[in-house]
Amino acid sequence: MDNHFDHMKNGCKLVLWYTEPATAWETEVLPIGNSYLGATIDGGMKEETIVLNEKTLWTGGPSKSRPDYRGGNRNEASYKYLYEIRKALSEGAQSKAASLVQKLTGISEGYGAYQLFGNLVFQYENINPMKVCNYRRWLDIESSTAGVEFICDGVRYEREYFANYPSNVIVIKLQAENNSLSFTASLKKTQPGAVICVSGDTLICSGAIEDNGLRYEGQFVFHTTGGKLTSKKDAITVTNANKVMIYLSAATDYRNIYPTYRSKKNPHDLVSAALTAAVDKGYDLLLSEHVTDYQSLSRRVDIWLGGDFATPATDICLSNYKNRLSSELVSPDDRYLEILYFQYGRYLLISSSRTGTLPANLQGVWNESNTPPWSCDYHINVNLQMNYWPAHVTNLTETSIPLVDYIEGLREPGRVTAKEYYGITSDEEHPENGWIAHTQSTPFGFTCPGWDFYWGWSSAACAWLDQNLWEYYEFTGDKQYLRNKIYPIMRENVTFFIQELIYDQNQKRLVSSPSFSPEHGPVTIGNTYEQSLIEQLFRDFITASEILDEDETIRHKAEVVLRDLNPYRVSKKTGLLMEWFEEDEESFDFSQVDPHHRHTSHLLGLYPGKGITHGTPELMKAAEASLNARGDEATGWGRAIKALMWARIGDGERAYKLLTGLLKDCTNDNLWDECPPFQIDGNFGGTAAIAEMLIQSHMGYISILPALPKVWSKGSFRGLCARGGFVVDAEWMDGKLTKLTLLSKNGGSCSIKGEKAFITDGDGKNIAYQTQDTIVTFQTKSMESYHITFDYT
Ligand code: FUC
Repeated sequence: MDNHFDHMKNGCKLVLWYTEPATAWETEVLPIGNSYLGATIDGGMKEETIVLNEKTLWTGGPSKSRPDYRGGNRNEASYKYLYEIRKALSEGAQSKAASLVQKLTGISEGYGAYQLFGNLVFQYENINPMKVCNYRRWLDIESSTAGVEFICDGVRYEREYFANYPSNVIVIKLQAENNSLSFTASLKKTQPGAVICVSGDTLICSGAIEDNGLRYEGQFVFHTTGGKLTSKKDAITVTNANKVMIYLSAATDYRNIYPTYRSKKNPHDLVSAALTAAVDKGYDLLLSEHVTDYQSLSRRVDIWLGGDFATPATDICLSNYKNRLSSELVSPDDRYLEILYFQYGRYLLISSSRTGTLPANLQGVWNESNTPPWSCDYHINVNLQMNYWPAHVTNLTETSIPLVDYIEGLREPGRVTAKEYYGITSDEEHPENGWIAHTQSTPFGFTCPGWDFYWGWSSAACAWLDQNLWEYYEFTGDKQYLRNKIYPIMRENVTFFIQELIYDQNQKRLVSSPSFSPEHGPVTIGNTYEQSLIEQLFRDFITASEILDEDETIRHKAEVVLRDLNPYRVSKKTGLLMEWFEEDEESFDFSQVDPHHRHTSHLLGLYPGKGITHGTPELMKAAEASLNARGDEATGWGRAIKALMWARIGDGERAYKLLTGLLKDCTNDNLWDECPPFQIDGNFGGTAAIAEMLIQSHMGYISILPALPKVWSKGSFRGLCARGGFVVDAEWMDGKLTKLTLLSKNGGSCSIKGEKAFITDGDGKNIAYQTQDTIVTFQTKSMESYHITFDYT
């Protein structure tokens, strides 16, 4: 196996590279980030723009100008409408229900949007683009460094960029031969009212956001070698240098603390302290600190999907891929692109989601506008969940901590929403009586339904988020983290749903009502989306409470509820898994149903849930038929989730078709996912899909190569993770596993799909196992490795 990866290391670097500067932000720039800060590089020859972001720079939320801000929640006991709607729905009075649903909406004022910090613009002297040759712009995702290099008039120019997480600084190094480096650096598109000044060698941009008073500051320290630095009022000019280092950092006084969402810290002090320490360390130390930190995460996983490949320029590689018919995707370059895309997803997650700040938003941390699509927010009817699907399986568990912290931050405002819209009140006696969030959320606790019911209502979105939390425990087995962080959040959601669910006499089951499948179809009772997510939450909660031996009373209540949820129904008319319980009834309103709708919300039991598996063959068959009926077209994230679902079905060819569709139709030259518009969830979903085709562990056992397409008939991976705390390395030839090594982090029993195995431990000792229903089970010791060979004869 080492040979494959040695090949990757020596002959083929994981690099995105181009022979021209970027001309469009969304499709061509290259991103770097340390989760707090993001920057994109266009590599302009004469004028270069670095788009800068600080992840907490948001408008909206509490503000002097909005004294009544309540996270979008109304204050008019809206639950009375909920009760009326429920009654109408249970009596079959659809139009009455429909006439009332807009009462179950939030207030858009104060929703806000993720902001651009500003553009750092370099105007270079001495460079004539007409005379430039040997141009190369690159992003090395093995070291997380970016660069630009070219020769102009015989002079070599080099620029390097990286975003260091431990020191919270972005560093830029500019070099030119013959002291030819002359430029003016200034800030453009800063926030309205920003004060820009220069103090010595430092450019400073500070202010408070007009909308909400959020304070911010960014500082840019310029160190030149040779040449001269001149400060202007709001710009820095460097002449005839051979090297310039720029250290930059930014911060705000945002803090995810309800209800003020402000820290007492002055951004000026934070940034000054970070930069003083960074400048002290200097470029080399910051670079090695950065690379060590980044690689401590990135290097945990390698994949190789066959082929000896060259490393063509990324845009060429992608356009060749796009132009080849699926059946011809056999060029080694295609394998390279798939590996690059997989690792790029991991790169983007490491660069946009580290402990200490907000999770990755709709664009990770990168944003060039003050009015980005969907506010560049935290959508929780698929997008935020998807951002974190690669986290555990691709060995990046730490990157999911910002998500856990963010969800925890939704609890307090989410209780206001529970009270206002559902009449479920937390008080002194029951302080954690239920929180809830809907389709979209912000760093300022926007948990209420959106301002239009028909996209804004999504009662079970928080139950869906709980699946991401539970995965953290499933993969790590970290009981302390479960007890202290994850479990209380899940328990409070369970407490909420125990009160929210009502018994419906017609459907003869407990239902969530009103229910609305994400952005699709009519308002109904107990649709599959809501029922299945609630079911999965209850199942996971019961397991968690047993593991922790806590809350027997709630667990028993949850068990009783679980018996009566019955989320899934197969249509007698079509054989499809129904999205709405009432679908087979004559009166069902199909006018709002789109058979090819991008959301596949009724199939979440297939992925990421566990309600539909090969252990439930009838449901599996119906789910497969439903996926077929939906077709293979979709937005970027829509294709990623379908690839994941086909992987769970075990259909490698179909999963691969969806994956290639994602790359062909929804991927920009910079490999960012194009929803459209640019939305990073598709990148993360695509990476998760590749992993899910190679390893699965949701059924209580590990399955290696569960959905392998023919084009990946030989390959290997190292470091992918399975539930139970296992880290797995595998090699295969002709689609058959040839080598399998498994590290057990926590000890305990390990089950793997297969039979006739030969298992040895690290010392080469034979390990006994049992086989049942083609599942091999053996006992492991903590931090011991095991080699497993299956006999296919
Ligand atoms: C969901 C999707 C949209 C878009 C938005 C950000 O609501 O339905 O397509 O991705 O999130």
